[in-house]
Amino acid sequence: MPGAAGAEPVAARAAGAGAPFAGCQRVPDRRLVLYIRRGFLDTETCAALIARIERNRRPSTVADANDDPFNRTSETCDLFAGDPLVDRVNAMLDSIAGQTAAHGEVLQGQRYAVGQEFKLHTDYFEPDGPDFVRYCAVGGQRTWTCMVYLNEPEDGGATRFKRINKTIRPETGKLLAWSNLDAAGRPNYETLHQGMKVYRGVKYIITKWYRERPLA
Ligand SMILES: O=C(O)CCC(=O)C(=O)O
Repeated sequence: MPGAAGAEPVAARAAGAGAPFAGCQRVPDRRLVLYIRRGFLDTETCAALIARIERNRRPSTVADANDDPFNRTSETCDLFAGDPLVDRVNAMLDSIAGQTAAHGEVLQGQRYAVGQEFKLHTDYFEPDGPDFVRYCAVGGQRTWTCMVYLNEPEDGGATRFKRINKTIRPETGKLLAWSNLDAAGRPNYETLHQGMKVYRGVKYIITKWYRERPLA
């Protein structure tokens, strides 16, 4: 599993052919493991996912909520298994991340209209946070995040990893994947990131989180 004890995260060593994240570009920073792969999804698949998000969206929520009601202002759509498109995309994500389907949470889509954002946060559950037991009892901590941009807003909407000073621009079909844990398997604060405000256009992404243990 990613994030197991050792000199460096498992996936950082395992990027050969057939290994997790093969063909992905690793961002050269030792503080975290972050991969990028352009063209992971084709434009037709992205468009079909956008259509589903448009049909079935609701306000996004957060675990371990803080006092800021404007922390995450996007909308979310659950993309449940059983839809052949969703099953295909899940299989692609499981394969590139070297994960089993059972370790994955339900695939989610997000939609950001002008002015919407997801402020600085981490994706792991805070071990001392109020929601830790509720969310981690079965599957354990979040290990990996895989995120794919489904389109390119006209202005804004980049993803910024503040601690490593890296900003990634949305590009249709581009995958970002990062380990939420450090080499010792602890939550890695260096993954602090944000979905920056959209200034023009609409931004769509999908997000898949994986857990330490099977969820089902
Ligand atoms: O929208 C983005 O660029 C980032 C999304 C994000 O941080 C998340 O869903 O955890």
